[in-house]
Amino acid sequence: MKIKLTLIFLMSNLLSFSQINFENKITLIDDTHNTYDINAIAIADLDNDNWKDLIITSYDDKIIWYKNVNGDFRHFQRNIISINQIDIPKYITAADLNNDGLQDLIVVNDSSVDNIFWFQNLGNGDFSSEILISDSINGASSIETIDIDNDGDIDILTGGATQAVILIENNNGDSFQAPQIILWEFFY
Ligand SMILES: [Ca+2]
Ligand SMILES: [Ca+2]
Ligand SMILES: [Ca+2]
Ligand SMILES: [Ca+2]
Repeated sequence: MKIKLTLIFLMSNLLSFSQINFENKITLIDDTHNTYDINAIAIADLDNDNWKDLIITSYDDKIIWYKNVNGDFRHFQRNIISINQIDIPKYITAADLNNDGLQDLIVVNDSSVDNIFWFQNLGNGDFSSEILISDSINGASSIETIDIDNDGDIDILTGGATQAVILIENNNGDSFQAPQIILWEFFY
């Protein structure tokens, strides 16, 4: 599914005004970075400087993050996490999956059976190659992360094509358990 998202900065002047003005907009990322549309965005502090950074995925199979410098994402060139490794990354979110204090990234791609991957944050703005979490969920959609069993690691919830809610339990980032359906549509 091709969703067009235009990234715009909705504050008139972040450094000068505390009140948000939604009338003006500034393009944060121009089309020289992405020849196709942006699929999804996420916000997380990837380099632990207390400024939340911007992560985007694009229809031409890129995952890129932009450092937030004093409220502005335009100071630095893009930081490439992945190009052409994930076929149509359609959803992305951040969570610290291996409990090392660095926000990792979880990506769902758009294929006949959707795959879920994570990229380990290695520090200094670098990320690992993609690591497969699941290739067996048909219709995986958005992701939510929560330590659902309260064992200290962040687990993954997603939706499936059979109107089910699916849990993937985390073994502290070392591995992930097979997806389990925790809610069917007929339970309501
Ligand atoms: Ca940051
Ligand atoms: Ca981590
Ligand atoms: Ca857990
Ligand atoms: Ca666990």
